Amino acid sequence: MKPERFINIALIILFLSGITLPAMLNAQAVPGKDENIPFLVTFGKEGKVSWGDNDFFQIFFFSIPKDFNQQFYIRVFDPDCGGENDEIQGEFNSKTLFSVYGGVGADPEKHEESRGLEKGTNYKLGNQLASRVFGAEPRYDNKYFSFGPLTPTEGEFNQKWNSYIFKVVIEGVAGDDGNLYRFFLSRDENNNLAIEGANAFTYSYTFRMWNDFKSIAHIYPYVDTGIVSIKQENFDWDNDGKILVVSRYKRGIELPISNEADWARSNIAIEPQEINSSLDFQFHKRQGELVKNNNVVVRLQNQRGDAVKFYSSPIGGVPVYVPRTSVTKITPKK
Ligand SMILES: [Ca+2]
Ligand SMILES: [Ca+2]
Ligand SMILES: [Ca+2]
Ligand SMILES: [Ca+2]
Repeated sequence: MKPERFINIALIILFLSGITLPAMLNAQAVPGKDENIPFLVTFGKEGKVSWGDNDFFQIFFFSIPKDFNQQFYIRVFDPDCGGENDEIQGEFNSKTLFSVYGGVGADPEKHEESRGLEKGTNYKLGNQLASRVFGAEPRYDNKYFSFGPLTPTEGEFNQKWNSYIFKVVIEGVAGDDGNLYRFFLSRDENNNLAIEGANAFTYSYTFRMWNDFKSIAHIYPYVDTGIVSIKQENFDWDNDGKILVVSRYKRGIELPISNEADWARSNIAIEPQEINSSLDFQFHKRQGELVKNNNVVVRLQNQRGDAVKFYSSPIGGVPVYVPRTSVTKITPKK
């Protein structure tokens, strides 16, 4: 059998047996497949930070590999704030502005303001390619809206990742309800068709936990060259169980946790073995009385104060702890 034919048959067998390929095939859902996070969340600016969103906006970046030369779409699931999925306060009156940026200014590695971490900085740097405000709209309730078509070269090119970078800013411009939504980066306007090698990332992750004791959420920061320690901050975790850090070197370090509208901070030492891999931040819910509708924010900085990114599809894959076998030297007795 020719090798190509063998590979094709192997792929078909994998597909039929339901085994998912670890590659980039599922890299396009945001939150990602491995994260086990139901929704991102952004409250209207008249909301209370004690509901779990510290700043009433969120920014996600999408990277499109240079060799992908077709048009694509950024699809938003449940962009409206009303009906299904969303968090009502009184009655639904929130308006959420979604805007897509490309061009010079969009890449947060080159333009720090674009990360949206400092108050008063211009996180809307770049060319606005599309935007739309959503209120309570049955037409887009529990359904997708697609931004696009977008052309890869409309993004800002990043040499290091050999990709074009796009930015999506989500702002709660009015009201006090929480808009829950998620993304899919797609080749098609009406279906979720992945773009191989694409990814998404953020610097300040505001998300919703499942209302399920057994469910563990994960987010995956990438440890780049030169990092020796990371300062973590988590906000409004509502004392909901444990937050653990697992990596190929760490079996599970427990972090200090926030409670109501406060930040918990700590430093995490990074080992040389963890460079160029992802960490697995695990969010384990408290057992007993269910903490419902828990929204939480997580941010990281390295030892130089630079923000660390979370990738929807962990770079290098989900890290697996490798136990170190203690090598005991046995001196043979004479
Ligand atoms: Ca309301
Ligand atoms: Ca909805
Ligand atoms: Ca929504
Ligand atoms: Ca919360």
